[in-house]
Amino acid sequence: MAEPREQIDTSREETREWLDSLEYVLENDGVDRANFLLERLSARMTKTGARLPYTITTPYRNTIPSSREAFMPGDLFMERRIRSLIRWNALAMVVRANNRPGDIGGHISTFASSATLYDVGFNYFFRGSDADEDGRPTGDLIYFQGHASPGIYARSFLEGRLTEEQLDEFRREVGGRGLSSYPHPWLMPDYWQFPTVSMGLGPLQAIYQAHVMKYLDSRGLVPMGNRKVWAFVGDGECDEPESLGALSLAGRERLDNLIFVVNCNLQRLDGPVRGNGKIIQELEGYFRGAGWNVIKVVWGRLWDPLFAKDDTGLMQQRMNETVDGEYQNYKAKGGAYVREHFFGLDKELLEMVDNLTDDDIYRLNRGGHDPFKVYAAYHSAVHHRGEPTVILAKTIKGYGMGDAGESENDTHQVKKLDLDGLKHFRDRFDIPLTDKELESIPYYRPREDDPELLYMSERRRRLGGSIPKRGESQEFLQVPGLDAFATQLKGTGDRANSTTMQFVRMLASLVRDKNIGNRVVPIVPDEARTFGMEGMFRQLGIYSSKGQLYEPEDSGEIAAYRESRDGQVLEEGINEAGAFSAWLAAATSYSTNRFTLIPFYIFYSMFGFQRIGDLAWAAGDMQARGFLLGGTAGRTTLNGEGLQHQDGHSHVLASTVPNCVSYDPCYAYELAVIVQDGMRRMFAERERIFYYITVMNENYPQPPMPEGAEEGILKGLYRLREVGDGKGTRVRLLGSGTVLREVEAAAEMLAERGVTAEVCSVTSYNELARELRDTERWNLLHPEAEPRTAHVSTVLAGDDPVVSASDYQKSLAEQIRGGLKAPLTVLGTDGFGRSDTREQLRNFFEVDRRFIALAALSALAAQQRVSLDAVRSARDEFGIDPEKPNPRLA
Ligand SMILES: Cc1ncc(C[n+]2csc(CCOP(=O)(O)OP(=O)(O)O)c2C)c(N)n1
Ligand SMILES: [Mg+2]
Repeated sequence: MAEPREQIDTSREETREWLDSLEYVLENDGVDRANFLLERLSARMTKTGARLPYTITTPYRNTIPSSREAFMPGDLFMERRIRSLIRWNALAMVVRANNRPGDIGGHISTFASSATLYDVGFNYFFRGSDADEDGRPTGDLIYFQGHASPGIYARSFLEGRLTEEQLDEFRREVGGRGLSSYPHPWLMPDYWQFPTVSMGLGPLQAIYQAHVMKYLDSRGLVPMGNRKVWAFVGDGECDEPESLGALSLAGRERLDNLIFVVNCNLQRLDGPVRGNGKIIQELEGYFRGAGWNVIKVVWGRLWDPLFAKDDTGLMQQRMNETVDGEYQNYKAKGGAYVREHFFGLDKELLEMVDNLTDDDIYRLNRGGHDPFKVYAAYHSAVHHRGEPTVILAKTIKGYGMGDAGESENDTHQVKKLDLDGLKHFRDRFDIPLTDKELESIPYYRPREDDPELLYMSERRRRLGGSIPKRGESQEFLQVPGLDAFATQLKGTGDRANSTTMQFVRMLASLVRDKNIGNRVVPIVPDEARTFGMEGMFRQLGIYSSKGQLYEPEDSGEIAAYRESRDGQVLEEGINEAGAFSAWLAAATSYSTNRFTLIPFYIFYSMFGFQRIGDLAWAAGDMQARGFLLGGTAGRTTLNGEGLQHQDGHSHVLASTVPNCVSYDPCYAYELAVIVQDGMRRMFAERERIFYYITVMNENYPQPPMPEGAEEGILKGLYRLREVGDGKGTRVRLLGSGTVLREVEAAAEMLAERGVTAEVCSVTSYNELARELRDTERWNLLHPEAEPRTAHVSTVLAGDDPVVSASDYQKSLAEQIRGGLKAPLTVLGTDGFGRSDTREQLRNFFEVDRRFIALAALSALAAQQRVSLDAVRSARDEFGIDPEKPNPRLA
């Protein structure tokens, strides 16, 4: 694509005429008419095939002209004093923590750059969590930038919510003593709501939070009122695909309950974000293109008189062409440098600042440090309708730190200040501490009846209380009993059916439940048809803020594509991270809305944990409650899709999230018992867990539930049946997922060879392993007591060999080895998947009935209970090629 031509004014006179005409229209007919004319002109231009580069970004200045700024009503000086105290305590907390042994880190410079952005919010805009008459919170939901946490704690300290002792335990979390390093609801469940420090997850989640807020409002479940979702984001953080990847949803859905504040301090950890460009301009283009209302807060009010003098637009032009690397320099190198390098390039510009000293020039402030400009931007944002708003605020990283790091490349890592640095900071912000006092870096909190504290608490009182604050719904849902799933418990007789289909039936019956039906939120990422859920489209409707503006192609059919404003299904498109974020918002609604939802998110299991693992980790931190369903699961059960589809490790990944409970059931009754118990644990007992369950697309007859199987199903292992005459040699065969059926077939093959096999269904290796480790740990710590026995050790006591086969990587089943006295052989699906028939795949991965039987005979041979010859002849009879390629590497 050709570069836009350099813009040279070939006829100043003509330019002036056009501009005069525009002025005339603006004065006489207003902005709307001027916009109309511009649009007509640009539409005409496009007919020539020309590119119109000027439509996407605006000049490098504030979006809101100073003449149209809403006026900040409070006491500026009082607020500055409060802000200075917050700045000081945040700094003191980090420096004190690092002056003690332990080298535990912390950040100063991030909050130093964003203090004003937060403060104006706290003083005027962020609504606290006061409840409405139904007990629902009406407050805003705020995603704080993770490493700005010291500033948030410092404010809470001044508000009297945190003590000096707590501040002194910043980052000393073990034993529940201190303040968590970053926002972690798991560690501070009454305080933080959203874990944001894995960068990119905050902005993404905020978008879906706002989306789900509208969904709940639209369905008449939780009125939205004026609630807002605020997300504070770093400019470097915007390089994360997660940060910007969902912008278009927010624009399309017109999420005017959403406000992003991007702290554009021009720096990230290593150096400039866009040294050779301008991050604010780049972001403006992105956000505008995605349908957002963009408010740039570039310059502070000290620049206003200069703008007033800039008749020729020369200063603006200089601003437009200066790159961020230079802007950073200006604040690192002082006023004289700015005079020379910014204004000095042009005589006319230099004259503009003739009457300013170097100090005056240095003090020319940036928008994000000017409370008036920030106020005007927030005011405009909260009143804007029909679009989400982003505020791009230009700030200085390490603001006020002087030589200790202000605007310097290494400022992100500064966690200590020497005495000179502390003095500079004290003087810069007028902290009432003597040189002597500074040596111990004391916290500073005025007396309780001091005007600053009174002002501060009065502001928060008027806005509905302190923030951040996390609460929980006190409701215990009445979840259905197992009888709700009688169909699944009784089985399908001879009719073959998959666990996926059975799950869809269960879901369909849950949405009809009179107690909890409307709490159920089915979520799909453009995969409903894959799972046979399209019937729900018509029955429940797909949520769309616009309703349905067209006649669907399949309108006459039972499973017609029905979009509606009160649709219950969240269909998030091909967007696993977004759909998961929607699930997260629903799964934490018991906290954010004090209204418990029961979300079921069903997805291709391969595109689950592997794709969105970090969000799943955040789900654990946030104490999300809900179900994740990995569909078409199992490396050899999903036939025909190939290497990037066939999942043989999602359970291994699920096991890494400490409060994720995972199951790999084979039969519908197992699934029913698991889902029912999951609902009981999460929504009736309110345990801090969430569920991952795999369901498969292989059809087979679903048997009825054996008597008394529930307990074992939930613990992860139960005896299914015994095959053989019960005399002579015995083995135990473990199967999970659909591979359990191969195990059952292997038992028949062994019976023919005189070996009796006890067949066990393993519904969860992960749960078995967790209980085993917990038991081992308890025994380690209690040598004086009678040792406890883990469930797996009880069920599999004795010496008879154990063979396990699953559709997952061997490491999954390996987890139980320590609980067994008997030898264990593990068969699993290590290696890249590939497309073929199930039969071929199970041969390839060595998990079919023949391999299971062979492994059992081989284990018996090792105990000299059958001969090696019997093993060899079985191998040959089974047609197993001993030289077949190793699937792990093939
Ligand atoms: C996903 C992720 N990658 C890396 C980090 C480590 N990290 C923490 S802060 C930071 C720099 C942040 O820069 P920016 O977003 O511009 O925020 P600022 O501190 O400048 O406000 C980095 C790389 C992280 N927390 N999360
Ligand atoms: Mg930054």
